[in-house]
Amino acid sequence: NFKTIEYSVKNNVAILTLNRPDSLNSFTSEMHSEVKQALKITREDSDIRCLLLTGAGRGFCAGQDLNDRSVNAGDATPDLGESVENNYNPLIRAITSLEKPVICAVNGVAAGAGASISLACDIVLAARSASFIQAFSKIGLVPDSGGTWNLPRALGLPRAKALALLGEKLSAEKAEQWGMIWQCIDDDDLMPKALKMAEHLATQPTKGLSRIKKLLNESFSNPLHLQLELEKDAMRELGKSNDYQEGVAAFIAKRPAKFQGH
Ligand code: T3D
Repeated sequence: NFKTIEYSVKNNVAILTLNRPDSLNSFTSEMHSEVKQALKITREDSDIRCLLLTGAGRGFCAGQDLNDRSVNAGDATPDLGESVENNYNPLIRAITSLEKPVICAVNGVAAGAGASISLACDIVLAARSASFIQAFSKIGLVPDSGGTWNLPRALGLPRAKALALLGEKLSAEKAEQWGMIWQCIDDDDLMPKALKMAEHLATQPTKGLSRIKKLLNESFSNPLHLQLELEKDAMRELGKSNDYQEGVAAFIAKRPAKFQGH
């Protein structure tokens, strides 16, 4: 009974579809609230072992709904800091701290916070016709939702700066060539391939995957000596997990492993 998103769970995969196609799935406060609820379910339901995020219609997400920011919407000087603090930052934290892999299937244009949200996901697939636009500079803002953190890490400073300052469209193909996303896929194949990947990940050792995600996310801020310690701690923890025992037993018995996710 969501109004601005679709949310379903099948084969241990939660599919969250941003669903305001007439405005390219841009974010209203209602959509923020519904996405928050869906992410809470995804976090708390241990049967869900992968999240797939996508958009309905011809766009993935055009960031903030600017109609809500127009002077005609009432508040001539909205506090964007408050909006970022209450909505966009918690959303990025929810995605990055989710102890399950998050795949983003970018079905069309990803602009403003829409681009940043996609880059905060763990694996980004994009339709060949999709594109990424750092639209913020064109309305006097900065890339938010982790954009200034993820962009230079994915692309290096020269490309990140030019994209953010110029606000030019980056095609999905170039995004793949530049290493900003994992894969660019023919439009019709995007969802079947994304779903197949999500269903595969949902059969894998979820706890182990979550620790890989965490270690890699943290690695940019940590010195090597600390990262080595964190790897050791993760190995110690995972060495006691059922999935590790199952992985080794299956390898030795030359049979497929059946992971439970813990
Ligand atoms: O405010 C805060 O809370 C702070 C946080 C801010 C985070 C941000 O995301 S700031 C950046 C906001 N986003 C943008 O600046 C992008 C605005 N959109 C565009 O530049 C273009 O729409 C696109 C480049 C994304 C796509 O262009 P195009 O030509 O393919 O489509 P279009 O015709 O511009 O858009 C189609 C419809 O979607 C259109 O409505 P209409 O004319 O058919 O009734 C358009 O107005 C609507 N739409 C697109 N983006 C937004 C939007 N409506 C509201 N807000 C949008 N962001």
